[in-house]
Amino acid sequence: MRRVLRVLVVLLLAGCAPAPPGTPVTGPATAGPDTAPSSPHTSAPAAVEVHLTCTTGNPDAPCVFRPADVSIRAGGTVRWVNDDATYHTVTSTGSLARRVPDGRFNAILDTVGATFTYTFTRPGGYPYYCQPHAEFMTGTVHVL
Ligand SMILES: [Cu+2]
Repeated sequence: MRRVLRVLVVLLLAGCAPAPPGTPVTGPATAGPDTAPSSPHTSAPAAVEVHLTCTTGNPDAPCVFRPADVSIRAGGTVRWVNDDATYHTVTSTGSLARRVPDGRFNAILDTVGATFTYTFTRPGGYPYYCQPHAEFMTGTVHVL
């Protein structure tokens, strides 16, 4: 009940004034994976794809998440696709400075074409990394 009240207050306070581009907008806190994304405040996409690739040719960072930084709207999904047979993980963390799993998601993608999809319901920044390649393989999902 408290949460419902808080959401209502936030919605009332936020009104529907147009937000400047790039401004994070609070979406419904109770939106689930089955709820259609419904934020008229942002043009961020509802779904994006990130590729795990080891074709960079950069000896310091031979494998990367591409693109490493993506933005989606609240309720949107990110789909990670492994482009080769290298063993990777998509592991959420509270901080890219520490790179310790935080338990939100931790998927193994170890075959060509392997995928992992996650739905982000709450606005915020969600850093993640690949455990075998933690030194250089990191990314962040920005949920607007
Ligand atoms: Cu990796």
